[in-house]
Amino acid sequence: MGLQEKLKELEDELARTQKNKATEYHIGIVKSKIAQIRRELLSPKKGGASGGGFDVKKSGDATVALIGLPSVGKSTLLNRLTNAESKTAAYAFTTLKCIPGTLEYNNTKIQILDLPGIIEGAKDGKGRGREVIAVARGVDLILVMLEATHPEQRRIIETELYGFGIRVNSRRPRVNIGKAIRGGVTINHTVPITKISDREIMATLSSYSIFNANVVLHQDVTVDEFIDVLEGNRSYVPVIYLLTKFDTIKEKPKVDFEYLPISADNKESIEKLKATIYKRLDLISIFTKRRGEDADLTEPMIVRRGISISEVCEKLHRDLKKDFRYALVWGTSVKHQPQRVGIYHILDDKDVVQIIKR
Ligand SMILES: Nc1nc2c(ncn2[C@@H]2O[C@H](COP(=O)(O)OP(=O)(O)OP(=O)(O)O)[C@@H](O)[C@H]2O)c(=O)[nH]1
Ligand SMILES: [Mg+2]
Repeated sequence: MGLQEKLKELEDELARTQKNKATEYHIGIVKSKIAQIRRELLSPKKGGASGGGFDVKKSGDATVALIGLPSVGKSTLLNRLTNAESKTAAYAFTTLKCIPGTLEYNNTKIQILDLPGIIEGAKDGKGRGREVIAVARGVDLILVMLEATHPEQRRIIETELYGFGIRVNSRRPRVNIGKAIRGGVTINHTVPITKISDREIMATLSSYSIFNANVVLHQDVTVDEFIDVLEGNRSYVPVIYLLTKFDTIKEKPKVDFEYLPISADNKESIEKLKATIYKRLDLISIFTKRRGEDADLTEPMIVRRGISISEVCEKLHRDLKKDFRYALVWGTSVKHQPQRVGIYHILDDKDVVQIIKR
């Protein structure tokens, strides 16, 4: 039996099985097996997830991908947001490879990637779906584009992204699984746990051939999230939902998620989107300063919020961390101006940093 058939069989079995105390162990095992087969199906040697016009080099301060079904208006939007010219047309699959453009906003260069439309089954190899979703895994933000007349397209897109290991608008679960050599499995938690039982944890661990481990849950997680931790290669990406061609509908669609309305020819909707992209990327500016010189306040370094001195060193120079003694920081992240800080200090927007070397 091929992997695809095996996957289908397991998914059917999962759909048939009602969850209760008697079946939860079994369900844990089936879900783990599904995750393992998915990983095997997606491994690059089995068909590849790059090449063929999809190896676009990242540039700028952050990268955003346009994801949606064919003909929802992705290329039209790229052309409105950036200087790029991506072919647009009224038929499906106009775009066949990854087309980059640059959006300049608030002194920031944001790379936007236009991609071919994806369809149901994309993650399993339909169309260029795998290549498209592989690109989406590595970006800082995804714009999920749905036609205003068909907001239900959201389900299809999310199923495809999910099947490829992308977790939208969520964070890596705070669960530690420390493998041990002996002693069996111990399970502890620092918060009340309701979504997963000890039996389910044992079932999934055994599917991964883990028989000795110290598990600590710092968060109430589902079996699926627990498997995500075991798989380890999930990609947690923020998403903004857009309802496109808003000019073609008369009444606001009734949906249970937040979205931005977009009409390609409505400048206001495009400007609102630019501001939302910028805000959602959560970028900050910091300034570096050399000893005895003033900081150059015209040349900020654009970084994501939450960045530490350590990561700033990495960005500045390969060897800087090795020679690092301490840093002086001016700005809102410190009490005294300047203040001496260590390598794990977290910076704020508009901070000025001077690195002192050994
Ligand atoms: N009315 C209206 N039509 C739009 C809008 N945006 C795009 N279109 C039209 O929709 C059609 C498809 O647009 P594209 O930008 O090529 O769509 P796409 O998502 O890039 O399509 P693929 O590359 O095939 O996946 C074109 O005829 C566009 O002119 C919009 O805001 N309003
Ligand atoms: Mg296109």
